Amino acid sequence: MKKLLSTLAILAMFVAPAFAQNMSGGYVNLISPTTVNPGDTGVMFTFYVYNGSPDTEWTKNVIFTFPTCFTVTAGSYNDGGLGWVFNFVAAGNVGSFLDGDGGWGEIYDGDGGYFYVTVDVGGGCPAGPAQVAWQQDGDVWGSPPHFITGVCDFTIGGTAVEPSTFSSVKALY
Ligand SMILES: [Ca+2]
Ligand SMILES: [Ca+2]
Repeated sequence: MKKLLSTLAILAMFVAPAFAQNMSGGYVNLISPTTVNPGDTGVMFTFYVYNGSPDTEWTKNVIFTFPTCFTVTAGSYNDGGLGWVFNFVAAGNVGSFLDGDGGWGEIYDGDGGYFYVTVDVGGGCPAGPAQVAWQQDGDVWGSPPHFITGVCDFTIGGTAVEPSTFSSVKALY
């Protein structure tokens, strides 16, 4: 199937040489939560992951990197019946969904679904704006780049969240 599609893509190249071929167009949206608090445990982050590759490159791995004060404890996904096979690996503040059946990637171009990553929020996490960095690795089909990255914003609650004058910040110490 992929070879047939590839042949069509090559034909398309002759017609339109500027046709982009890479993993661009993919994205990850954080659905929830918008705020966590230091010391929270078992917080499940829900993401929507979409593969927007224009050249039939399929997403092989999906990697989420939380702030270093977080600990990833579990991960799962809902492919809506598409039949993905990912193995989940937690390593400190990083949660990785890795292609579980070899061969080409799992999320076809034009497909998306939900990923769930459960974390413990360290009691020492600093309050304020925070980000989850994400990466989708493609299966190295066609032209590079074979990955796409981005960040999702959320907030760590607690004290000293709002912009403060220097004196008020200093007063905390
Ligand atoms: Ca490609
Ligand atoms: Ca695979």
